[in-house]
Amino acid sequence: MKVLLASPESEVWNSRKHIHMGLGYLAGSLLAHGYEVEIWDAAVEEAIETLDQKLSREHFDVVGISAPTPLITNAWEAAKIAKKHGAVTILGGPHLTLQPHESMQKPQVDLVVRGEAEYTIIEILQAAEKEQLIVKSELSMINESVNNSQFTIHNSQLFHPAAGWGNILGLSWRNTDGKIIHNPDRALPDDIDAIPFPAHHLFKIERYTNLNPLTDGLDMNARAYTIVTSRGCPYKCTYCSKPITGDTWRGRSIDNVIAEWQWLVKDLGATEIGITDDIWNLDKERAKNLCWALIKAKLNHVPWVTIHGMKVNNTDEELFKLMKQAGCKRVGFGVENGDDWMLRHVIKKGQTVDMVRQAFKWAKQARLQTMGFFIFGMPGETEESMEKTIRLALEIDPDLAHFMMAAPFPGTEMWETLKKHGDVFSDSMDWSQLAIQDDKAHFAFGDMTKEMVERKWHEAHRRFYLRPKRIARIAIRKDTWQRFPYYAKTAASMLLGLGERKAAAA
Ligand code: B12
Ligand code: SF4
Repeated sequence: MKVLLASPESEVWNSRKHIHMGLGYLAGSLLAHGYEVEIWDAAVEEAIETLDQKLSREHFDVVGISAPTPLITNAWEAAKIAKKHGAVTILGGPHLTLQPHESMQKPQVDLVVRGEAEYTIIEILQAAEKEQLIVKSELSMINESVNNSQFTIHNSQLFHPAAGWGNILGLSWRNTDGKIIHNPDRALPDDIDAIPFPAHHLFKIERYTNLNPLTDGLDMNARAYTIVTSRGCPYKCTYCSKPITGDTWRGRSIDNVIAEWQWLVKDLGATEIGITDDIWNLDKERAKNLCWALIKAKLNHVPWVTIHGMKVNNTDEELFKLMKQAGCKRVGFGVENGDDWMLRHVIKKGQTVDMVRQAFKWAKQARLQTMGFFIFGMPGETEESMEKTIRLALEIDPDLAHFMMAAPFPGTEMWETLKKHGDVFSDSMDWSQLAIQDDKAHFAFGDMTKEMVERKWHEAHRRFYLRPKRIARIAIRKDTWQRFPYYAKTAASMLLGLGERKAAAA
């Protein structure tokens, strides 16, 4: 049975092109079970061959499509295309874990998978194979002339109860009467070491970048692989989609991580690696041990970055020094806000402004580049709290500051708060509008107006990036001049609010 795993076209502003680890992991499991699998990621393939073109050229029995919330409409479109080409369609990923019923109501969607799916996908294919046998034998009893060799899954009658669809945990499906059934959830796997490595080799790696090469100044031509060393996070930040990431942190063993890292560096030629865990350093000792292991295995010549997963607490001076020795080039931290009251009572981040200051100080002392993520316009923000955020950004002065606008995703505490206190949402909202890297505020709250949030957001960019030392730093970079038209448009949009950011990214 031949499977295509797809990530749909995205209009969400995002010029980072990480490999899709979710699809990589699913492909790894499928390969380990002997299935034929390919990955089609619109982020890097659309311009070369569309999904429609690919499916016209080559038949796939099953097309699995992944979607975070802002991409769900694109995923439905992709499912229509796959259906047109006779494939069984499966949707999975963050949005499906939160809102499975909505997608099951679409006729072009056959199955929806909730949660982590390395085991679920295998059980689905096994059920599909069983279904083929059942339907074939039923048909041959009716008509002995059925030509077995011409039989493919798409002309079988999904979903025969005897194939065991009802037993697959985490699956939503339609029975033969067309009734939508949501099987019980699947528990998150505890033992991540037992999951096969992601099929890194299936990605067209030369088309990917870990960070945004245009603004982040990393090597634009790097073979940039991504690695997940742990899953889940016990914190409860109110803007974070907790039902997706899970409350329990599950770390891989150091040996298992090093084995994958070796594969990336020695066999696949990685020249840059991005750690994309939710929280890479929850267990500080394990983080240090991983650094020691990288040094010992002589893997520290390949630069790596913590893309999201570094929290300012759970750090100390020694950790940053070790990271530097282990090859780390840049650390990213969620700073979010410069106001302790906001951090504690609204964002519930489990960190203080002083912890932020301390972590940046240690990281810089260790000569690591730093990156800070800041959110504007959380419910309860005031002009003063946003001003504190800008001042903190100027004070800690990371190499890169990413200023984002709060976006309320379903399944977050923020979403519930806004539903209770505001009238800006409905469950049938236009999901494609939910993007944190847009230049429009998503909601007003009490005295906080959208205009105020957008004004402070633009101000943050101007005050941070239009300082003489910043301009000088950007001007001496070669890639600035190589991509000057892009820079000019992005700068006009971010700094001055001139033109859509989406248009700038085009
Ligand atoms: C790395 C990352 C990114 C990277 C790469 C995204 C990518 N394509 O993988 C970048 C920086 C590009 C990114 C961008 C965005 N991200 Co992001 N990202 C993450 C992060 C930190 C890790 C993802 C990961 O690698 N997980 C590990 C793998 C193993 O898990 P997985 O991808 O979820 O896949 C598993 C299951 O979901 C399922 N599955 C996934 N796809 C499919 C498909 C099928 C057919 C099946 C059966 C199952 C299935 O099986 C997989 C294996 O178990 C997550 C947080 C998290 N822990 O998930 C946020 C997260 C996914 N991102 C989020 C958001 C909001 C975004 C943006 C929308 C932000 C924005 N710009 O506004 C954009 C979307 C852009 C886009 N085109 O996708 C939210 C999603 C919320 C939501 N409701 O959708 C998350 C959950 C963060 C959070 N905690 O809130 N992101
Ligand atoms: S620390 Fe990160 S992953 Fe954990 S709850 Fe907060 S935002 Fe989500």
